[in-house]
Amino acid sequence: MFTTLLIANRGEIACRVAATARRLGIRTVAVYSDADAGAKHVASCDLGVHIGGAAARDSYLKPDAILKAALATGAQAVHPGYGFLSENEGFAQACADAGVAFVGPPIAAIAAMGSKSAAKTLMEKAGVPLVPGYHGDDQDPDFLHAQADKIGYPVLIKASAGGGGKGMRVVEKTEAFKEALASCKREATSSFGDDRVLIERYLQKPRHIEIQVFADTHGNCVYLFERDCSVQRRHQKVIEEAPAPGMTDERRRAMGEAAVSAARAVGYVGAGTVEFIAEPDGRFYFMEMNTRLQVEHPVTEMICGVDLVEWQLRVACGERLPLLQDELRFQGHAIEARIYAENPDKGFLPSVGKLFYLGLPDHVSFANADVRVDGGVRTGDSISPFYDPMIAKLIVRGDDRDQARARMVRALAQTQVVGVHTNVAFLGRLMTDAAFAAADLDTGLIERRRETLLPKRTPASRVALALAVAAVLCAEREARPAGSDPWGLVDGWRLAGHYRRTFTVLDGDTRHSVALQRDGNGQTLTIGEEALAAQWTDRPGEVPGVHHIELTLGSERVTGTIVIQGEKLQVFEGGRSTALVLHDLLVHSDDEEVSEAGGLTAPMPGKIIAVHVKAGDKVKRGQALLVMEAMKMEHTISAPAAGVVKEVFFAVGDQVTDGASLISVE
Ligand code: MV4
Repeated sequence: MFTTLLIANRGEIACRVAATARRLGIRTVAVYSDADAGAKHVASCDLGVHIGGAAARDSYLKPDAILKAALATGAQAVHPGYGFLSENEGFAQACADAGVAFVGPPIAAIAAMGSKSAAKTLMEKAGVPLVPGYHGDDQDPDFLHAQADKIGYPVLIKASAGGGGKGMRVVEKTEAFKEALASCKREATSSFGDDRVLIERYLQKPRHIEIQVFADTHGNCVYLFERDCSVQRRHQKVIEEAPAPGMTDERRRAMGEAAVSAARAVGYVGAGTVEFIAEPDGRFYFMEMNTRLQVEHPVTEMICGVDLVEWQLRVACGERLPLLQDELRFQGHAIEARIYAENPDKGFLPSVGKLFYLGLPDHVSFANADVRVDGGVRTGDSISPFYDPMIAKLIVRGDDRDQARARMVRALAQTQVVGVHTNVAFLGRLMTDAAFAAADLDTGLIERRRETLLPKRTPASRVALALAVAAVLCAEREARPAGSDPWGLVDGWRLAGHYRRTFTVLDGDTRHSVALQRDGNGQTLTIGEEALAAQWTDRPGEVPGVHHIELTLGSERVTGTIVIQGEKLQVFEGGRSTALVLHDLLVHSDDEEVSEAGGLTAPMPGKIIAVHVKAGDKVKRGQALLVMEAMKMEHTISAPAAGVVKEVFFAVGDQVTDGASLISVE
């Protein structure tokens, strides 16, 4: 086995490869860009080498810089992960020239599968089923039109150089063919500089089913069953699972054997994936072959109990496949969900920023367990605009699909991200969507179900509002030095006294008023009209600003995690995540008029309902001074800075006018 491996990638795949290498006793070398000096993948390796600027083309896409790092650190092999240089013939060749093993297929196999139409011709010869169609060299429009008529409508025109859905046109009837062909060729020219197209029968409700294959240098080639990746959004995979729901043993064998034929036809070695599209009746057709380890490989690992990165490393140093076809089995069902930093409410636009808090479900990394998390970022890291915005992959396993689905729902509910928008709630709805639950899968599922998958904002629950207020009080208590004067408490606790404080909490455009009252009978929270007995205990989080709270509100008992970031609050409870803003007059005191004498003014006309201080009192910054009621809401007036109360101008019950000076603090 190699003694040193360079990992030519970043993020979760780099961490995942490092974990296997470490387990096998291999020394690992990370490479990193300017943006990744403190990244998790660098910390996961024994050594890190800086290779260039933040933009991928200045670092992770630079073969020379990476090979220089490999040679300088004595690495005998380079693992390219996925993306970046993983399917780059030039890089594979440069590795070979430098005498470093490229953990991937032979260059000729990458090249053979690189051209989509040439690959189809090769596959046809190898007896791998193709979608009925024409993928030859004759590009005469009349000839192509005649081919389309022969195939029967609807047909799909695809740019030969395309992929990922670009340069495709569905043609419903013969009259529309010429026009669509011209438009497709224009797009193909501008996108790929190559106007060649192929014509296929258009499958209306296809499923994406792919076969994991593995070959060694001794002539062995196996399939590790299938993955169903039909749940996609604009050609971006969202959920992957294994095995494919509804797959029969007979069809599994047929697809597996077709995939092995495809791999053998190009002299494949290492991990590869043969993609098929399948019709509802089970007929399947070759689409393309990915000559790398894929993002979704963990679902195969989960059901087969193998470590595919270990297999890759063994094959790359000339060992035989650890298991042959008749030794391979799978058990149970695995589902992977990709957690992306993106905003589902804004067309899934990537959401960049610092991860103020990242809470992940209880899991083990990379090992065989029911819940696995493959992640490449930690609390405090940033999702940058330079790279893919994937935060982590959750992979779960169950005895059957429903158990796996239930575990995924639970794992998603335990996934807490603050700082960027994510698709976590969207994925949660997808897991319980009726069509997904019934395994009624095809590539159009998300589009078809978008109404229910992307609902309007749901209002904050009572419990979420109560948790928010409880967390704010806990934070204030923590901020207080031990043994400080209980009379100066920001949360206004009065020994044997009567205390009331009102919080204004913004939930989107909705303002909620949550009043806390403490008296001899205990503590109540009044939310809207309803007053409920409230009690809580808090376990401060491992990260500042994070509170784990156990709350009893009336007859409800809940636990939640609340992340406080200035006036922003994120409440995680019962699998829901609610973003709130504490509209604290203290925080907004900058906007309010503060007179030169240090007086505090009424933000609007109203009535004084509580006065917490008297002339001569020492007050701390943020301490509640008095409370007024205005526009059916209560507003706490707090000290903008530490000082001494000079004069209180009003008493409880007094009416005040807008802008009136209420109190002066020096
Ligand atoms: C198709 C098809 C229907 N009929 N070909 C999209 C990307 C490209 N690699 C192949 N694609 C498709 N080819 C025929 N003859 C539907 C798709 C397709 C698709 C395929 C796999 C996964 C997701 C998809 C989403 C939309 C369309």
